[in-house]
Amino acid sequence: SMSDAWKRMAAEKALEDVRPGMKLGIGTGSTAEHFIRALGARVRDGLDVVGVPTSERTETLARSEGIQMTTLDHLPSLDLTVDGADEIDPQMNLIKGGGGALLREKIVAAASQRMVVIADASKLVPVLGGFPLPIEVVPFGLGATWRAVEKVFADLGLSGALSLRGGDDHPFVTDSGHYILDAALTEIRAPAALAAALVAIPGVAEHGLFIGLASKAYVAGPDGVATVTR
Ligand code: DER
Repeated sequence: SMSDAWKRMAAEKALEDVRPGMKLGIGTGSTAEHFIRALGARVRDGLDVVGVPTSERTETLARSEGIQMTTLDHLPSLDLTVDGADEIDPQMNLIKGGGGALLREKIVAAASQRMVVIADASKLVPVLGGFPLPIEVVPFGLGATWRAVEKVFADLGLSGALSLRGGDDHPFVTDSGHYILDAALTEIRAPAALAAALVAIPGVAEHGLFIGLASKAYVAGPDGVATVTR
């Protein structure tokens, strides 16, 4: 599909930011997987880099591509994270988590000097929220956490349906053993306030608002690859 061609174009553009010897955070999702395959080809041609994965799936693919992988325990500070996004606003705030990897993605991005986002043009939005906001929650006390999240929405004048990803019978379980609630908020005009309120809830492990983490995005569409900066 055209969108897949655009994801691949954006991913290949991000290779320009990769230097020999770099310690890389490797993202999760279909766009990130184009980056992993393109990076793998360069590694097989002799590029010397080491990667830290943002999900088990990414680690498996990266290793199969011949990319040397390690952990944040061994490399607590990275040079560059390349990752996808579900939405990108004009301030370079993101919604991530469509692939369920947001907790490790945010930890890895925060441990990096820079985060570059790769995406197809459909991800650019004037205001975040059209994509349901993923909220990663600890299974223990889910009912109480659910109500606390709804109260945060009410306090902030937000409204929108919360749903347990995967459904009650077989909830999606993240690499870290948590569930994900998706919040269809439609518009999030004060993402920083929402982010702060959500992390204050004891049962919330993380959420998909990435604020002040990404400094640049390569966005591909009908006119080629655009570089968007904060
Ligand atoms: O889960 C994530 O945060 C992914 O980066 C993501 O949502 C983007 O996925 P895509 O590249 O498959 O659109």
